[in-house]
Amino acid sequence: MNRQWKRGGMAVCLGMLLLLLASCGGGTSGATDGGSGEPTMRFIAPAADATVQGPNVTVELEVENWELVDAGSPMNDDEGHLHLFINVPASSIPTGEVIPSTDQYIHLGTAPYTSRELELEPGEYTITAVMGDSSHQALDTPVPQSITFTVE
Ligand SMILES: [Cu+2]
Repeated sequence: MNRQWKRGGMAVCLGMLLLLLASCGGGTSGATDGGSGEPTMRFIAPAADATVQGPNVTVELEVENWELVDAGSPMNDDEGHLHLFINVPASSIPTGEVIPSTDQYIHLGTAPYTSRELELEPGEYTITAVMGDSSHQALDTPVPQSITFTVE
């Protein structure tokens, strides 16, 4: 009787686990309303590991659950502008430090907030997107994202 009972109990537990997982998944998949959910960003172009024609390369991102505003705007939570780190890692600027404005640190502090045409020499590039607040201090939310591609 023991073996029989255990099997039944196991099935019930598995069933409950599946229900739990299903309900969790349902909660996060509806994050298209823009208001709730974790802030995220991702590269749309170029495609990861793509080879693109230079020198003019358009980099495009998508940001969700985050307000993109002009640099210098009043400071608000969950607002800011993107930065493109060219061949330097996100860790080169600690969270909270001001991101400099150089050839390697591009500020998307004016519209369009999610795309830029860059002039890139032939070679391999890793570009990392880092969010910053209105005074250019690096944030760790949304989590920085990187993309690697080749310019020919
Ligand atoms: Cu900035």
